[in-house]
Amino acid sequence: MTHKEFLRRRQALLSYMAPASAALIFSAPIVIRSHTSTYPYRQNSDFWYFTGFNESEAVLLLIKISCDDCYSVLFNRRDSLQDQIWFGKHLGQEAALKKLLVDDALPWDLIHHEMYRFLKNITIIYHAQGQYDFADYIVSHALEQIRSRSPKNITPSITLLDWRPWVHELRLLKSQEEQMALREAGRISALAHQSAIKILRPGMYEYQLEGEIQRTFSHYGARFPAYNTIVASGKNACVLHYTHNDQKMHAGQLVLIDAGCEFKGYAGDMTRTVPVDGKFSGPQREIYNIVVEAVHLGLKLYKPGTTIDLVTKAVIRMMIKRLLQLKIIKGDLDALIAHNAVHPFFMHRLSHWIGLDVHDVGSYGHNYNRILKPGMALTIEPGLYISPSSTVPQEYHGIGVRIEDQIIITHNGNENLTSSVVKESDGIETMMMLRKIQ
Ligand SMILES: [Mn+2]
Repeated sequence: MTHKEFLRRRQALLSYMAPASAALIFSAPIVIRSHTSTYPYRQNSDFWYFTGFNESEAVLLLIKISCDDCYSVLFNRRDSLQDQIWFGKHLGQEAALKKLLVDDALPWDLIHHEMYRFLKNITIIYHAQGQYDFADYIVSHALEQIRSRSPKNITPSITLLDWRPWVHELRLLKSQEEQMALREAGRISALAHQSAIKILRPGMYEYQLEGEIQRTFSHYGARFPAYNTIVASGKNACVLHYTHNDQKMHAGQLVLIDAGCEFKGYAGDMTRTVPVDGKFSGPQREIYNIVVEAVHLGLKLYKPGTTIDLVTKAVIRMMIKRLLQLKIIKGDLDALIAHNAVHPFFMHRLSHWIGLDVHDVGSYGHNYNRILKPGMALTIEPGLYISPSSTVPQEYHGIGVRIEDQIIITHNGNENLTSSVVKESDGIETMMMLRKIQ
């Protein structure tokens, strides 16, 4: 992201803020994995949105004295020689001024002594209360210092408000630069699905596909997955958030792969379901083809002016019709639609926002009725999951299928970021057959 982009974002938040106010945006803490080893560091998405700065122990202050008098302050870690030996270089204060375009930078270890100075004449503090205990403590400590240092006849009145509703609205509409990052996340995620499908053979373990996906992400410049990769063979696909990934895959099963990389902080998210041995059985193909038709219907319907709710209803109607034809459900079509008879087999939502978080922030509106606009990014992911204990005909038991693409709403429709991996059942069989003779 360019400097201009970060300044534009900060300016947008400042424009919502009242005069004599300050917004505090904290970076994420390091999380301990075990004793002295830590989980890979993942920056807080909001802090990243305003800074592109990937260190812990930092806070950005945006201070608005009046409409034309605003400035920014960063508290961040010192770049000490001792730290350099153990952890490598930190950005430090001097470089932060230039690199992050802040007006002032102070060492993090002075935060309890210095923070209150910037909040002295402020009447509103915008702060994401309850997100991090350490951040709440820093804010309340600063408030207490302001109170205790005020003249005895004046009790300062400072209001705490949450900036998240504003910031999460800003994040919902993706800029051109954000769309480019999402496009690359989608492209790399699709390449990873392709290479996983290429090496898939009966007898392999689910985690071996996970490894191939991770290898491909890294190969193309995306070091981390955007979420825990799901590789679910056979009936494991009916477990929506299956991440054990430890089972052997057998001929005759389908395998559901839900994996996306993170690129510049932006998430890829896509799912494909393919036969382990490259050939769909009759019942598998019947279920699979319904889900493919559902994705294509969604891709056709998503455009500016519609809503997630409207598209979901159209997709559900279509799926119920097809399940009725297969006699998986029985009854009157209109009554089945009125009662959402597909729910026992499709129990999650069709779409979610996607951006810095895989399930991104931003209001969906009442009952998912938010009007879609160009620049909004979302997934489309219909699925059908027929558990082994289901009462439907035996031949469908244990079949779980999900297909997921990632789109951006454009001026006249949508752009599919993950279309490069084939979805049609015939196309998958051809692709998997051709890979054998390569
Ligand atoms: Mn998803």
